[in-house]
Amino acid sequence: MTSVPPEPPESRPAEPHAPSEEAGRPIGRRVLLGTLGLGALGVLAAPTLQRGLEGFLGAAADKDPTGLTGLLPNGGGFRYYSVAASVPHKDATDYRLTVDGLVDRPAAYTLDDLRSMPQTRMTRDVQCVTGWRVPGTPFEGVRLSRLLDAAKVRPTAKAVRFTCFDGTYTESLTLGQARRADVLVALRMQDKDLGHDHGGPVRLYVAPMYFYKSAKWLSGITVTDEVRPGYWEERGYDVDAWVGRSNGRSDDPTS
Ligand SMILES: Nc1nc2c(c(=O)[nH]1)N[C@H]1C(S)=C(S)[C@@H](COP(=O)(O)O)O[C@H]1N2
Ligand SMILES: [Mo]
Repeated sequence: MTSVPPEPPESRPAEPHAPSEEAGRPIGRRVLLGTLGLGALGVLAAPTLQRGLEGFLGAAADKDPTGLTGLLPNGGGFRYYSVAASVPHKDATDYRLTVDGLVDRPAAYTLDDLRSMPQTRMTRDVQCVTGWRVPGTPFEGVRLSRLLDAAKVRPTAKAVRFTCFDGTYTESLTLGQARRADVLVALRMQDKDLGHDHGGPVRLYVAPMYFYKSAKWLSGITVTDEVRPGYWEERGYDVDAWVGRSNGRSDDPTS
């Protein structure tokens, strides 16, 4: 009935999802200014290059005491993560979100179904467990609690399991965590429809927890009788992933 005991800090994941820039190599002023020059030339228009630069600049921002990198027009700080080599694209024509398990009313929502429900907008910091943080990021979508209420969760239920159409990633929350007002089935981020790279058309957004909880490409919500550790949790991350109070880290809370 309870979650697995948290791993001690010594057993941090064997496969950290940190990019190589995290290794601690300092990034010099000259490299930084050279990169600024690239942005001014408009090279950022190429999406794949932009992604590479975002990763690079995110790392630079971690290490740059002047905060200069914060001025770059790159959408700021996010890094692209996927544990799957390729992920299909889905849109309003083929996207479905199923709700099943220990419920009396299973459901399958289309994107239009989700868009027609009351939307909640929240602006909080985003914090990845590898150290990067993106301040003040608006997310918008349907409260998970609303979908759970609509499904009529049975009294024996204790937890929720999330699955993704990348075919690999999973996550979990206790039912109590899942019913918090700051947990969204998010359709928008930074006041735009969620793009594919950020887990669109629909991702989970668990504001008070490390960003690995916020499963991208969300396709399934299954109500269960116990917490089943998710993808990264089977590889050492804490199941209860409160920012600043888990994973041996002391970050400022995001909520
Ligand atoms: N499906 C899926 N969701 C995921 C991940 C993933 O690899 N696959 N990575 C997680 C981690 S560790 C982080 S930090 C964020 C990254 O989100 P982003 O790619 O939008 O920056 O997604 C989380 N959700
Ligand atoms: Mo992360």
